[in-house]
Amino acid sequence: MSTVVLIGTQWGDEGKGKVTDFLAEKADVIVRYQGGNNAGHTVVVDDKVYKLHLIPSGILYRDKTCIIGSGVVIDPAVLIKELETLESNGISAANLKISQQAHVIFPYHQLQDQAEEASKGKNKIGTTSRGIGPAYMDKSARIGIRMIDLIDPDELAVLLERNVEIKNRMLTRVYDSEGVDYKTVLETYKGYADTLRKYVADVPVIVNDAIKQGKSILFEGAQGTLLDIDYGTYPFVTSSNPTAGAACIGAGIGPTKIDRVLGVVKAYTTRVGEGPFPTELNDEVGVFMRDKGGEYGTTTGRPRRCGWFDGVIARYAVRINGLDYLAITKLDVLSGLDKVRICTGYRYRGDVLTDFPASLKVLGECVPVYEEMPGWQEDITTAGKLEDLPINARKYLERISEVAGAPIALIGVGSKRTQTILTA
Ligand code: 2SA
Ligand code: GDP
Ligand code: MG
Repeated sequence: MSTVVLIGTQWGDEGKGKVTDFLAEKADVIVRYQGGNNAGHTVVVDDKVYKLHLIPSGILYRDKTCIIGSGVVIDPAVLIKELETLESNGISAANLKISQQAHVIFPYHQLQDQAEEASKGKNKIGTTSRGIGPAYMDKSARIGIRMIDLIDPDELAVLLERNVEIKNRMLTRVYDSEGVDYKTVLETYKGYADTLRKYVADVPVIVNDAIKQGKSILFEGAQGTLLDIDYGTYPFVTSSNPTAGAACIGAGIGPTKIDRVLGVVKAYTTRVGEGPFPTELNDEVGVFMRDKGGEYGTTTGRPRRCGWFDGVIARYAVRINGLDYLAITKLDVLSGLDKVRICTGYRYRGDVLTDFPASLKVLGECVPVYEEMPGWQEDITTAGKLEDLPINARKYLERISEVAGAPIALIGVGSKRTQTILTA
């Protein structure tokens, strides 16, 4: 491994945390490059479950440099709590680095997120209410406050005063919501700055130097391709680019520095939040997947919508991210089904579409075209190599790889680090 970007190919929660943790053993540096604490990445080591929101999933190993890049939006309160939780479990974050250019989430962002969702009524996005969208809005509007500003008390005071004035006007007049108290927020955030100052660093220097020294670097995407602000099911998306290209911007490196891109694919499909989902199952198979797969939001606890594997989406993700390999996760969850289905195209007004449509109107009319395959009954959670898997499970994997158009490098058969089969 040299420089590998790992991304989610579906609507997030594919098991990126687990796969990152697994691959991080051989990496020197692990970088989160976009999203914020909307993300929930679960890592299970022995019987201990860690839910990470901002800190890269490589943190559980000693001596790895873990980096939060400029593309991430940071809620300092959440980050500090995450650091404390890790510390109370004996895990050191001494090697954590946070980009000077990463933007900071303030309480007015969360209020704005909630107010905007409420105002949308039945057209709401189903956000995580963490203030992610409004923080990225401020970044684009050029009124955001960055980590480098946070740790400079004078700069923070000036920028925050301006922003609180703008935001309180909007919150109270447009949304009939409460505003925030400037002095309280300032004092609280000065305290956060004192805790986080030692981690703030020039990330592009660190990452590019590591590349020059031939170190192995893993870039950990959050959310998934269909939640991408450009290529997802817009407007039912997040406000960042979870796709592979964003690793360059979010870490401060050039595209020439990326060696491989790995797409994490759940063996079925899930989505949390609103928006179209062609292969969604509102029946007992969907319930089976949710119960057996523990499909509840890692950050919010919301039940995830579940459905069959969608090959149109997988193919789309291979194209948008330039995937070299797939990492298939949660294959074990499908054990016990008589039949399994793979969506290979969408029927739309007499045609069969094999490319993912940009129009939500078109997508709303699409009916999945399925291939049905025999399932398998065996418990596969102790399988250590491909040959240990039942023949029907192997055929299912082969077909997924064919339909997606990329080879499989890794298979997850359980949530633990050890429940992983390497195939390439
Ligand atoms: P936001 O909060 O503005 O990013 O929400 C916009 C959409 O993005 C979706 N989104 C997610 N989808 C899957 N997993 C995410 N992380 C958590 C998890 C979610 C949770 O790991 O389970 O706990 O609910 C995540 N983060 C954002 C979101 O549902 C909206 O559709
Ligand atoms: P992420 O956001 O992509 O990191 O995924 P989440 O952590 O939000 O959700 C994935 C869930 O599936 C977590 O509870 C993981 O512990 C679990 N998981 C990951 N890989 C596997 C697997 O191969 N099998 C099973 N059964 N669970 C898995
Ligand atoms: Mg998640």
